[in-house]
Amino acid sequence: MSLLDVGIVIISMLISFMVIAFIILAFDQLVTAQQGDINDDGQVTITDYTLLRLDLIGAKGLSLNELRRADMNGDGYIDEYDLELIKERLLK
Ligand SMILES: [Ca+2]
Ligand SMILES: [Ca+2]
Repeated sequence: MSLLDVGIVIISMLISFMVIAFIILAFDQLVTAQQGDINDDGQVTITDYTLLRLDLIGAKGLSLNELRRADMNGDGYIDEYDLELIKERLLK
């Protein structure tokens, strides 16, 4: 392998890493943008607040994906604090 080949390999690897990093960042932003939108209709509304409230009082459980979107502060727990954060979002 010549020095030029090695250079080309290194540059292609760097470009691949940059593309992967960009995809991860874009995906992360997409996921973050969904936080609070429990029913996944594109916006955070009183319906999302009600869904979380019903789950917290044990009236109607949320699915795993809904729970992921309900975790407003991303601490892995769904609690009153997340409900409060959705309320703050609604009042903004
Ligand atoms: Ca929603
Ligand atoms: Ca939480």
